Amino acid sequence: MSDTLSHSLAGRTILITGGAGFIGSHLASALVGDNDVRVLDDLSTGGAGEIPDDAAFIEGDVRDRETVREAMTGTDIVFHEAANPSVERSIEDPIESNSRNIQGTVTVLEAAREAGSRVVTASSTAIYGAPETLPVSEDATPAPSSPYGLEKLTADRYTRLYNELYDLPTVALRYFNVYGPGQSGGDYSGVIGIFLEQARAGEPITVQGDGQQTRDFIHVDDVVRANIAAATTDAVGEAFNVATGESVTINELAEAIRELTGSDSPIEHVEGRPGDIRHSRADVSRAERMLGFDAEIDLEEGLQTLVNQ
Ligand code: UD2
Repeated sequence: MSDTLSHSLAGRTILITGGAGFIGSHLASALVGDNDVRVLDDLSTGGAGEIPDDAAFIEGDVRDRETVREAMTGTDIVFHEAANPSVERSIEDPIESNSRNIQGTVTVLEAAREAGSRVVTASSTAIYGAPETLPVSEDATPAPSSPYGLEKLTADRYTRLYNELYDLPTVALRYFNVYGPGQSGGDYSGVIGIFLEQARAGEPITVQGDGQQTRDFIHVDDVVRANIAAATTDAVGEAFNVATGESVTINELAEAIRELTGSDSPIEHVEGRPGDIRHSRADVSRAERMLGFDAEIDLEEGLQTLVNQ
């Protein structure tokens, strides 16, 4: 992680909800050196071991008003990463997912309103569903195809509403497919973590369907940078795609991981995932123009550093 990351935000009191999770813990590590960082997490998907030593850890539920209120006291910024992150789980248990992702977000926004704290909310490409045109811009008509997507759309809109209604500085970041160290291991892992584990173990790399589906993968260090930009931007009340603007097919990804790891794992086509989005690629021009954010790590470099670890 580059030094410039932690230097652009200093001397602030920061709350990271979901700070034990994949993205939240990277954010906490980047900020802890120069800021007073608190992590609120119920450890439902994250692990306490991921939280940097210098961050204060509050174990609690993001839907609990008193807990969130207390955690928010005296903060300048809250990065709201706590969520049920799994599309599949949202389909299995929509009520629980709805409560975590919507009730949790409103609870955070409301506490931030009381504390006068800026909010940067983790939104998602899932709000677009299967986009009609590519690259997909922030102005595309949302068409979520899962409870998760609908919940993130609601969280994204609530975030903007708090700016419009209460003049709270808020930004929603629509993450595309995020990858990086620390993603694999849990019961929820993106395709890159899965393929890497399979390649290293010499097991078949399982491409679902014909593998011609595409994704816009963004490295977690770039996601951290986007969050830091959102924490200081004047462009509040906005939502931004956080992506590279480039996409690859899952077949190309499988091949690249096989080569980079020097693995002789066969690539095996298994049954496609029902409801899988066919193509995804972001229009990143608004984030470049208004947020001053441009992804710095291309997929080849990102995969290379992951493999070298
Ligand atoms: C991503 C997000 C999800 C949500 C969704 C919205 C991740 C990890 N998940 O889901 O939170 O925002 O986008 O559309 O970023 N695949 C294989 N083999 C495997 C596993 C996956 O071929 O063993 C394929 C899968 O069928 C899909 C692609 O890889 O076409 C990406 O899968 P994923 O689970 O990493 O992410 P995605 O895009 O379903």
